[in-house]
This record gives sequence, C-alpha cells and structure tokens, in this order.
Amino acid sequence: MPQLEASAPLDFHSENYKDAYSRINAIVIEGEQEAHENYIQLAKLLPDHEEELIRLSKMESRHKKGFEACGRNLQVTPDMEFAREFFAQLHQNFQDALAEGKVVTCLLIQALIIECFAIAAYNIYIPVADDFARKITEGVVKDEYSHLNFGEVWLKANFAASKAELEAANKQNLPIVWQMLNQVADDARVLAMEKDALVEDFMIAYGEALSNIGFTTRDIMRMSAYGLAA
Ligand code: Y39
Ligand code: FE
Ligand code: FE
Ligand code: FE
Repeated sequence: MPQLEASAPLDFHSENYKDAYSRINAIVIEGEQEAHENYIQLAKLLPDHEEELIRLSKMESRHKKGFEACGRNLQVTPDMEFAREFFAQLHQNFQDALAEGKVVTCLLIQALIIECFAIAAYNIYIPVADDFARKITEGVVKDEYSHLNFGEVWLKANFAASKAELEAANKQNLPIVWQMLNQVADDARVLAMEKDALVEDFMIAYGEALSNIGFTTRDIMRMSAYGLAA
C-alpha cells in the first residue's frame, strides 16, 4: 500500500514516535560514525585515493552531527547500545577484511552495501520526516550518492581482479542486510517508513551499482537472491 494513503498523521512528539526514533536515530548516528572510521581505514588501504577518502570520512562526521541535532530537536535520546549491536556483524566483517588487506570486501561492505542502505533509508525518510530532519537528510543523501560513486568507479576500474572477491563478499554480507532490515521494520513503520519500500529502494540502488561496476543482469539476479529469505 502506498505510504501516504490510509495512514494517520504523524505526531513527532508522541511517546510512540519518540521511542521508535530513539533506535532509528541511534542507528543512523552509529552508521555515520562507523562510515567515518571505515573511510579513514580505506584511505590507508588505497593511498592513491587518500585525499578523496579522507574528504568522504569528514562528510560522514558532518552527517553524524546533523542526525544528532535531529534527535535533540525532537528531545529524543538515541539508544546507542542498540545501534552498536545492530551494526556489529557488518562491523566485524569489515574489520576482518581490513586485517587481511581485502580492499574489495571493505569497499563492498561500506561503499556499496552500507551506502545503498543509507540511500534507501534516507530517500524513504525524507517525505515523512519532520521539517528540521527533512532539510538535514536532503543534504546528506546527496553526499551518499557520491560515496557510492567512489566505490563503483574503483571497482569498475578493477573489475576483473575483483569479481570473485565481490561475489564472495556479497554472499557473506547481503543476508546480514535483510536481517538488519527485519530488526528495524517495526520501528521504521512507526516513522511511516515501510519495509517493502526500503527493500525496493535498496535493491534498485544496489543492482544499479553492480551493473555500473560490470556485472551482467544474470550475475545481479543471482547475487541479489542471497539471504532474501532471511
Ligand atoms: O555512508 C553512510 O553514511 C552510511 C552510514 C549510513 C548508514 C545509515 C544506515 C541507515 C539505516 C537506517 C534504517 C532505517 C530503517
Ligand atoms: Fe570500531
Ligand atoms: Fe553518511
Ligand atoms: Fe556515506
């Protein structure tokens, strides 16, 4: 059902809204913090792109500050412990890949999967956000497309050498995204963000990214199927 039909008007100050926001806002703040750290780590793995990656990492800390302000504006205290748990598996997989110098896996996790997750979530949030958060999120989502683009351009230029590692990293990490979405579906719905819409926008962004990198439609169909039943 379309999001705007048959739904009660949102009360941004209701206890119900604020309770759900305490977790979704925390996830976004934690995600931005981890993205900041991940781009600093990527800069070490890709010294030729150090300057650009440090620039991206600084954008992520600005995003974090913006979303912290969104929580304060609604007088919500973000549940950061919930958020750290929420990202723990992807965080661990990124750290493991980093320790092995697997730059392709690190790029798939941060620059493709997490960025597509952010793009989907922020685009779905913008039409249903409060005025303050909408303005912040509109600025942020533009940046996220540029982060996704960095990953696409690098992986496209290194496609032949990266293909097998990308497929393995997709198989390892895509099912985790569906688990994460399931975990927040109820809270997202309170904010008028429907799970089906999130899944659809994620798959469009992720499928387009894989296509831009050089995967065939057949590859993309096969890769997208991982973990869908999670
Ligand atoms: O690159 C980035 O800035 C990404 C870290 C931010 C991820 C945000 C994750 C959003 C998930 C929200 C789920 C709402 C339903
Ligand atoms: Fe860490
Ligand atoms: Fe960001
Ligand atoms: Fe980003």
